[in-house]
Amino acid sequence: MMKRNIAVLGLALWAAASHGEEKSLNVYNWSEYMPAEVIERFTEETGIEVNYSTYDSNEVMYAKLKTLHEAGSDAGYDIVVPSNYYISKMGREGLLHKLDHDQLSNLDKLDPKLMDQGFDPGNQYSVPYTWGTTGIGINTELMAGQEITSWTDLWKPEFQQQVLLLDDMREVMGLGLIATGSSVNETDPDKIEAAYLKLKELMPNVRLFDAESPKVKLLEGEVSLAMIWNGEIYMANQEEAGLTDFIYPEEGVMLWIDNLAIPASAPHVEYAHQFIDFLLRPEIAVMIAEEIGYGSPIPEAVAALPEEVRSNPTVYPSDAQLAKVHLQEDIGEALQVYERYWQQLKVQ
Ligand code: SPD
Repeated sequence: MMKRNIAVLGLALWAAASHGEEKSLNVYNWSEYMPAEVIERFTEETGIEVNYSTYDSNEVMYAKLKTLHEAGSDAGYDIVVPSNYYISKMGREGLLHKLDHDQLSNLDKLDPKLMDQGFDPGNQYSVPYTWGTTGIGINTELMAGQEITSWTDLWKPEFQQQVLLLDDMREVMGLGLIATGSSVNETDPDKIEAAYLKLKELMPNVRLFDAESPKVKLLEGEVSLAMIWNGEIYMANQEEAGLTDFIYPEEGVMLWIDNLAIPASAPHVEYAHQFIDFLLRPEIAVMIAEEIGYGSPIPEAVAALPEEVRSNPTVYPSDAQLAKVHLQEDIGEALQVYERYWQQLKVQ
């Protein structure tokens, strides 16, 4: 009897596989941005296998997606997580699939303050996944007795070969723009050039560029200071409490929102909606926020976080700090000007 059942099951599996019915989902996300348990739990509940891969900049993700799209490939990604300023660009260029809100039962869990933003009116293409800031990280032992209050401190001659910069064009160009008194969304070529020239002066202090896991270099003491995402310092403190700290420079931190979206060429659109809806569940959002240390867009999840996370100033800035942020936005054609200077800077 048992043997017969196994044979029947084998036949059923073979039939499912030969009809292309195996359930899978291709997720392409930032590195260090989703706990493995979240993916395991999704697979347990739905039977959908997740093929998970990572990137460390919007530019890398965009280039890959664009190539797949232009090749007419349907073997690509089902979920990507672009920052706000890339959602508008990718939506405009036809690279994103319109979300079916009827398949997202947890949409109302999201903070209305983060919805219906200028970069995606009506949340046609995306819903927020996390939000965060870019400030200065320090190794507290190496920096003992030093006071860091401003982005321009990174230029101090005593920090030769001691600084890490994010391997992220908009972040680094934004740093140059802030240091020269311009907007992080500047489109005037002269002002962008001035930012580049200022960044060139910083290069003797720059030991390396890294956006995959910049906290490691701070924890290991390879650098004393870093331009860094707040979640990296949160995670560094989970690894070794007190060895690193996050500083809000007086000019203000940069602010961004990363969003869940479905590429236009996604092969598994229904599963992608299922996955997004799963991530919007408050209990899942708590698991994410507690591990990666970025702001959750789900108020119920924030309220359920342990007090030490909810009131951690690295993750959740004060109102005064939030009043002074630089929100990165879509800069349209000026992106090419940024790219030219970014390439020049990286070959210094
Ligand atoms: N390791 C995850 C980092 C996420 C950073 N995303 C936002 C970048 C905005 N330039």
